Amino acid sequence: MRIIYSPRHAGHAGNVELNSGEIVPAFELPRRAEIIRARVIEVGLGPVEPPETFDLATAHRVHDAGYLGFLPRAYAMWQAEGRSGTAMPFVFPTPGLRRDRPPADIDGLLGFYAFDAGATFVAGTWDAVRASHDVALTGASLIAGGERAAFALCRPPGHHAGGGFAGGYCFINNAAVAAEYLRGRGIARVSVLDVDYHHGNGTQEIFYARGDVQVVNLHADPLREYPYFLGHADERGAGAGEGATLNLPLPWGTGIGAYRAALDTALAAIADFGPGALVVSLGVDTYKGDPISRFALDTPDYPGIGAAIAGLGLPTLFVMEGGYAVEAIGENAVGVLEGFEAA
Ligand code: OKP
Ligand code: ZN
Repeated sequence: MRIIYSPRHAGHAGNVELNSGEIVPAFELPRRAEIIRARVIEVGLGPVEPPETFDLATAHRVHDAGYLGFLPRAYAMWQAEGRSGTAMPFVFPTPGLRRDRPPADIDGLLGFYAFDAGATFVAGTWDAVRASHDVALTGASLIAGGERAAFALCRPPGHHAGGGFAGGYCFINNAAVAAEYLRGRGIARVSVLDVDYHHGNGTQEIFYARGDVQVVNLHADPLREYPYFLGHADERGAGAGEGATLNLPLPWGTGIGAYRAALDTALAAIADFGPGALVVSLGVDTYKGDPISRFALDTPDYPGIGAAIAGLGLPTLFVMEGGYAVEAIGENAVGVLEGFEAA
């Protein structure tokens, strides 16, 4: 399959994050994408191509204008205060506080456009986010043009970013932009299958009231896991989207047996929906060695996941999301793609 990659991800580097009460180097780091790219080449998965440049018209259909206007300006506003290092929010307009008055300074705006402290900015962040968006759209355009499958090697990831907020290492929701693009290219129904360990709250929120884009998530139960405040089984969609959201939360310690049973349920729901294309939010933080996650999948399990997805017989765009066991991320992520190709 064709692989889309941009070296511009590498400018989003050196960030820190809050973890268990300490400031530590961010788990989401440039080496992740480089190791996946190296593995793609090592196994000969297919040609690695640069993205085309897309305007933000499709992104504007899934994100608010105020939010998209803020992202490119955030780090310059931070620097204008005489600061360097990592720009990180610390105060958020939770229910009970006002959302109708966007703040005028950087600390207020960072929180106004975020749901956690986990999507942080450095000097190269916007350029990396913009390139990641182009990578996803280039992959989507290949699918719309008739390719059976493509791999958008996106970094930073996107599935926690909602219509008006960043969070969880995510800024532009690459999978949502890709799904919306496929709709715009005349594919009447599109499904998003999110196999990242964490619930894709942003993707779910963006499409929750829509009947044309189905969103199916397999993830750690939000009762015990980030992002905590979305991803329960009773979320089924609203209005025209009633029934087009499916959540399959799984307990800590889930291994391939229970995982495959849930995946089969997810795939059956997608087949029922009858989409013309599939976008897979591909996270491999389900791996037993992941430093921030608690599932128990092993490296030999990943090709079977790809093969099962291939069984749908749909034009499929894989969009890279999470996975933080850096030494294993290449084998695990590319393992899914090899399994897909071999099926
Ligand atoms: C992004 B993706 C560790 C606590 C969890 C947020 C995790 C975001 C995961 N500091 N931080 O879904 O892989
Ligand atoms: Zn994740």
